[in-house]
Amino acid sequence: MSESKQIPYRHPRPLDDADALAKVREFADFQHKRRTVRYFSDAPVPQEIIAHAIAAAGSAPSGANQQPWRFVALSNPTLKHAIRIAAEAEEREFYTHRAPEEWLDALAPLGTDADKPFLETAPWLIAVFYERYGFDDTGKKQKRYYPHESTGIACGFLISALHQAGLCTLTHTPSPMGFLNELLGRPKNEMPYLLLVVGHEAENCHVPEISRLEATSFAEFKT
Ligand code: IYR
Repeated sequence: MSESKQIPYRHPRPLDDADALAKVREFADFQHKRRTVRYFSDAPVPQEIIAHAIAAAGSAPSGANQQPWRFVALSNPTLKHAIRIAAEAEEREFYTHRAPEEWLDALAPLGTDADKPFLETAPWLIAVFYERYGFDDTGKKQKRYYPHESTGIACGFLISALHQAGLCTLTHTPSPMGFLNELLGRPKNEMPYLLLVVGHEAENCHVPEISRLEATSFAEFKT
């Protein structure tokens, strides 16, 4: 059993209650202005912006601090094309055979279908994987704790960081996503988790008119 070495910690930016309220309001308002986008422009986005957003994602808490997330950011047109072809093949199966009627009914308000041109139009795709297990120094398999939850939190950070940077995202999850391991040369211990489409919205971008729940309907206070 190793020993835990502890170091002092102070919050980097303490606020009084009034400033805290102003900040958190501003943050919540800005987060609510984010919409999932399916119409992307091909305007390029500097790699450095993507790299910093991924660095922000890497600040997420994780089970046993194992940081099980892995990100592959790609702007390469050949790879994007290959991913589109593979994703659309799965999506066609999903929309015509795999998805039960109930699921298709739930998706109807979003207006989605099997065509995914944005996988080529958008300047960046970020493929996110989580490690099912890692390896210790001797090459022995090492269990990961809460890898899905940890990677989900990291993806939340990533989406928020990109929104802060004025960029739009689409959380795309063609199912199954095993083709991402093949096309991106990722090892067997990494499971595909999410394909995040990133870029600026197209000139004619539109989004479904859907609403969000009021916080009072999903949050309860017991004081
Ligand atoms: N993966 C399909 C279907 C889909 C599923 C859910 I759950 C969504 O919230 C949206 C779409 C697609 O991307 O079209």
